Amino acid sequence: MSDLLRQLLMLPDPASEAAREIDVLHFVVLGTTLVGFLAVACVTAWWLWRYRRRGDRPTERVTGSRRLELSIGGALLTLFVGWWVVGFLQYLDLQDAPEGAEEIYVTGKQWMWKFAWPSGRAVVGVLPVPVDRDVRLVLTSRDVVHSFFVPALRMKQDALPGRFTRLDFRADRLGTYPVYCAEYCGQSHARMGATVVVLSAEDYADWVAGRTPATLVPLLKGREVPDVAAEGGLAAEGRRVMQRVGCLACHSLDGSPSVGPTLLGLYGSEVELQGGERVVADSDYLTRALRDPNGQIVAGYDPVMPSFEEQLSAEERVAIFEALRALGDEEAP
Ligand code: HEC
Ligand SMILES: [Cu+2]
Repeated sequence: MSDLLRQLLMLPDPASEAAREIDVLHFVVLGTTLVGFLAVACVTAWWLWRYRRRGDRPTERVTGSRRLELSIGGALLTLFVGWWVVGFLQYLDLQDAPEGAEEIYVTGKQWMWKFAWPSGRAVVGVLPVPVDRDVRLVLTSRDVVHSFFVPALRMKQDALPGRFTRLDFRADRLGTYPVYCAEYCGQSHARMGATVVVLSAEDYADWVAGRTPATLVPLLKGREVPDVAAEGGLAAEGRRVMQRVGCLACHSLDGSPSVGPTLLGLYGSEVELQGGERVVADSDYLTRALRDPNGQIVAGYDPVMPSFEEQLSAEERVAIFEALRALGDEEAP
């Protein structure tokens, strides 16, 4: 039944349980509104016939019923609010991976999608993910707004310059699924695609560790797969970036005092700001700290940190972010 409907609506086969649930809601909404539409059309036709003009006989007088109107209105409202609640819960589901989910960084740029793993693997245009495991994509953009759209997983999320957004899913079918950019982003927007490859647990472990499983070979042909895993992964790359751009002149990574607060244990901890406000150092906080360092000043420090907005590429930002995460001791929200 669902398969027939999918064919009729030209929907690709879903590759996750969440996608199947989204389809069910989709079918229920379409089916119910179709039935409603037919009912209204039939009643209209019947009334046209029943109250047609017959010679000079006056039409019978019609009186409305408030009770009937209120109950029809109430029933419809309940139905729509019910759908909204179900839809909203499904939406939240796409942002709700449990702790320990596999994290992958996604960077959009004109006109390609780039994927990076904390282990240091990185590739353009191909996104290997493990089957039956929770995955969290952390998305950002290097230039303009893009939107990461995977029809088979029924999910879509904007990738914004200077900010991190996320997308959580759990694919349960091996295979390859196309990715599109769903936000007009310039000349080659239509060709800004990629492929999600759902791999078995063993193949995926191979990929992360720096080997290339056979399934990926044809897809990776002609693509550059720089492997920084040998040099300690993305977090180590982040430390090198921090060293290079001069963060370490003011921040220590080992807890010792300096011009600025130490970055050890910062991620996920509670920070006291000037004025007494307390905030949790999550990914949003760190992004703001880099973009507009003097927007929120840490209590007890001078506002001397320069902005690195222009100097850092999205990749460098991702690497710094990963390094800060590795230095933190807790999982931040
Ligand atoms: C000129 C010195 C200086 C440089 C260079 C500098 N910072 Fe800072 N940074 C500070 C000071 C001082 C603060 C605390 C005051 C504030 O919040 O602005 C701070 C705050 C921060 C915070 C918030 C810390 C907290 O405890 O909440 C982060 C994160 C941070 N810096 C990261 C960086 C990174 C990453 C770089 C390099 C790209 C960098 N800083 C470069 C001086 C500096
Ligand atoms: Cu785009």
